[in-house]
Amino acid sequence: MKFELKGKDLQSKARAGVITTDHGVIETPIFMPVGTVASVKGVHQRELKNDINADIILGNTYHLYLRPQTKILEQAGGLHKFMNWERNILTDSGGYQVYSLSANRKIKEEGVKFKSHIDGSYHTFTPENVMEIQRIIGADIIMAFDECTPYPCDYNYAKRSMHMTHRWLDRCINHLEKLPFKYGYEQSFFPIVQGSTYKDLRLQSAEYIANAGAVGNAIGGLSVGEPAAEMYAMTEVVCSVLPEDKPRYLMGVGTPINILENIALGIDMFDCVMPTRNARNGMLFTAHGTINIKNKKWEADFSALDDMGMTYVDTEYSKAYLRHLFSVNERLAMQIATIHNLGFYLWLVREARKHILAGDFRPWKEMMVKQMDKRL
Ligand code: PRF
Repeated sequence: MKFELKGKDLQSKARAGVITTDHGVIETPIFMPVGTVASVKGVHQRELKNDINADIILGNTYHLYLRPQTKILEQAGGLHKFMNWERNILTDSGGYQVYSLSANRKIKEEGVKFKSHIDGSYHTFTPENVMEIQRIIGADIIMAFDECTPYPCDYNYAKRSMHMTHRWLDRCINHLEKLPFKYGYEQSFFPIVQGSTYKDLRLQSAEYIANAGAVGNAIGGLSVGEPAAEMYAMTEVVCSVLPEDKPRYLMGVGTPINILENIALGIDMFDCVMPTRNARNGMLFTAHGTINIKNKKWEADFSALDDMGMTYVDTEYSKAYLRHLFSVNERLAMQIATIHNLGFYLWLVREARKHILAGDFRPWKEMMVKQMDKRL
């Protein structure tokens, strides 16, 4: 993997770059649509490519390991072939899903024993087997196995957990060295900074992670319920330590406003279920604010879904029509809303990139944050 910086904003820490992998080019800042179980819910791969123009999507080790299961992905020749997606994929390690989804998890030094949220069966994830599973899934970017602490988190717990995440990182790296690439293309490994909302722990963790010398670095443990100001404060201290010449990925973030604020602090990559999940509940993100399309006020509003929108659904369908689809529970409602929201998120990061390169990112961001804060 190669990362080139193409420009830096002078009034903030925002950067514009290009990541090149064996599956193509990713212009940063980038948003990665979440495709948990080998599908971005409600969207065809063709739409993802041609209409939304996603350069990279995210898959989850936890879900793919449980279904369709690793052996099926191995027989398919990896996730790219299985789902017929020839662009980039990143897989999360399960270090978050185990905590947020499974029941009865037991965290020990060796790893995490958990109960499947699907059939109640027991499984164990260790840094070693998670690296093996991610080799088989075959994503272009694979993540370290970590523990994501909850919010709020007691200082001593956060500290012990952070040190365990660091020891797990060493085990991931040692084990990966023994595991060759399976499918003839490269996989890049990203370690993850933890440390909850404690500045000293975040600094310590960022130093440990930076020392691993990986091609890219991630920040975990944020956007777990803490106030936005705390999230930004942690991003800021971590970015002051992580190397400038490597991409920085903020995991599981966030709202359009969170994304712009974190770009301003030096983040290059984002993923979040928000545009897809909220779309399925009728919430649309636009440059002028958020819309609850189920609201009666749209019943007879025949104006375009989003007259500034970037995907075909925005001008092809009216607000009244989409509201109707939601009120009669048509699955097309979710499809249209999802395409709109993902199109909007990708438009937003591309626009951010343009403004970074043009040198007016800061005033543009301030204006957008004000606009997007509205409820229409
Ligand atoms: N760790 C991992 N994945 C994640 C997170 C984390 O801390 C988060 C936190 N927002 C989202 N996804 N492995």
